[in-house]
Amino acid sequence: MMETGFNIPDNHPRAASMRIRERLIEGEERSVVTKAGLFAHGRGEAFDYLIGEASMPAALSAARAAAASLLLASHPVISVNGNVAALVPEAAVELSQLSGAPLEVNLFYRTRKRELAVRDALLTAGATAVLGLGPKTATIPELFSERRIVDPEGIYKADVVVVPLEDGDRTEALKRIGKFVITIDLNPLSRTAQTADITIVDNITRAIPNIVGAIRALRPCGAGTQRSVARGFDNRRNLSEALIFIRDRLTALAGGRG
Ligand code: PTJ
Repeated sequence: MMETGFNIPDNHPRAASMRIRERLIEGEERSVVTKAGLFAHGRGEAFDYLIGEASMPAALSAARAAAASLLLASHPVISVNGNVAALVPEAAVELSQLSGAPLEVNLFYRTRKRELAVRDALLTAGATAVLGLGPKTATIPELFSERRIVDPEGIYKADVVVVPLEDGDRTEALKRIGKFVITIDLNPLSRTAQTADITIVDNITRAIPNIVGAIRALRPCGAGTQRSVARGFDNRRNLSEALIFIRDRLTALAGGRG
């Protein structure tokens, strides 16, 4: 884990969560994370509390389906924003290397300084190539945020795109141009969560290692098994399972008075 300036006592009951916050604060100071990314994290934390800060069974099934889809893809790509680069740079690089999906920097609050800071975070974590910064760009039609600018060798020609912590407009635009979208979002009700083909309702700090583990387990099984895992996945049903899990957990915490 990245060192931060603030000393968090190991025995603090919220030490792990505080360390993650420090990573984002430190990322904001390096221009990797945008200020809005700190708010986005707060929203995510609130949902993580409801989930119990552990991967739900629904999140594990979604991670397995994501692994199968990545293994079956012809041209998968992983989109990286500031929060992803600050929270899980090493895990993102590992997923990229294992799945053969290149990493592409794609920012909502796009500045040259931030593009380079995110690229550098990935290079420091071991990436050998990062897309999305070249002079050649392509555009996703009907999308008006800076996220419309994509790499012609990356998201533009991808069949499967991993877009963690995404905004709803872009997910919808990617779907409209025929991409298969995998997202990671702690909020099962967000537009992105509702629109994607596979939504992993989990913290990215757990979800990416879960996908990595599932790729390792599924790769030796071959394309037949991978296809049946991918085809057997239903995002609507999985989102329902996630909401029911949260409901039941809250009912239990409320002493069974549901
Ligand atoms: O780096 P940039 O410029 O591309 O900007 C990145 C942010 C995250 C600021 C931008 O994409 C944004 O504004 O996103 P939203 O619309 O706030 O959506 C972020 C979603 O991610 C929300 O639904 C959060 O609940 C969720 N989220 C936040 N932290 C995590 C998370 N999901 C999984 N793991 C997290 N750690």
